Amino acid sequence: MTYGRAPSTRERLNLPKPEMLTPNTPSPPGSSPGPLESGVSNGNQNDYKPEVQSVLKDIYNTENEVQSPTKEEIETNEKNLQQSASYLGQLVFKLRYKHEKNALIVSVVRCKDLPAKDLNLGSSDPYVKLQLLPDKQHKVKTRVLRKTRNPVYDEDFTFYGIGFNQLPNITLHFVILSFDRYSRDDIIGEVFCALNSIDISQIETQQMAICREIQARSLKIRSQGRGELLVSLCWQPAANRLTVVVLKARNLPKMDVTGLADPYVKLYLLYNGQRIAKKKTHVKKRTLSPVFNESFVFDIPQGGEGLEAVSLEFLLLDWDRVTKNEIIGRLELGGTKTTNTAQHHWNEVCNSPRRQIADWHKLRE
Ligand SMILES: [Ca+2]
Repeated sequence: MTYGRAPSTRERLNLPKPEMLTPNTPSPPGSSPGPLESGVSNGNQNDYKPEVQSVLKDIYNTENEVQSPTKEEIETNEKNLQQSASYLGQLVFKLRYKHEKNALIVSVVRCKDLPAKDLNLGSSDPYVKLQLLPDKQHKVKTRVLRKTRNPVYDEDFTFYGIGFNQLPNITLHFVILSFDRYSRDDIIGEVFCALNSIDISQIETQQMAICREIQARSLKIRSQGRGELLVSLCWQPAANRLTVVVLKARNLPKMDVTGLADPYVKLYLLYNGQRIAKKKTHVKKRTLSPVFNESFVFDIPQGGEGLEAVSLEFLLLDWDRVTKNEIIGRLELGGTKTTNTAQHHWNEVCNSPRRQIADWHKLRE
């Protein structure tokens, strides 16, 4: 955990600031000094009369005694908060196989303890989408249940034409979403259940209930890294144009159950920090090392000092048939938010007009 998070957690818990709790220990890096340690910097502490000092000390000692178990509590609370931030609830479903119908029956029973996607109401409007992988031919979804974090669906979905010997090759992919009237539905999380991980002989004779914790969709990106992107830029001052070639990417995270991804790149031209033009590459299906080789020309607004007010933003996304396309990583060139390598590349482009200059960049969050 970084220190930057600690104070904000304390603020959220509405607890006293750290320097109030432990006035005699050094402040954490980056925080302002506590009242009793600031003597050297503001010179006031040495002026305290001894009795005042001892009274102060007593106050703080008493406070320390009262607060000392709280310190452990803070840590526990922080841990719980972190855990609860990643805890997305559970999905309960049932499986049954019927030989006489060649059918797999999946019952979406309920979800428990879903997070609130509508923060105003403190609840969600959840529904569950289900598809059978790898073929993605069978796709179904439950009805939306309003204003609940513990929806009970009890909906049965029957998938016909599935031989019993095919079951071990099938993975159930559930996506839990919250309906949003005004924009794209929010993804709460997902559950994968490979049927070769359960005892399928049991579902021949009876219904089997399974409860799984819902996983964050972005978890797989965080654990694998975001990969790198190769782009080439050419600045043509006479025409007031910037040519951008999106060449390729590598080491992308495995976004899909197939162990692959369907990457594409969105590019934005920013002028004074505002997005003023947008382009995108084609989707490269089922690859972790896509070759795009696509060239884009941006007209730079007149009146600026060359590329001074201009920057570029690249978003690498994974296309998905079922759910919202997910951002794998981003890159900024020019502007204030660039990293060292990006800054270096951008300066070279600005200082060497009419030359195509290519460089690899690590994608960031
Ligand atoms: Ca995909």
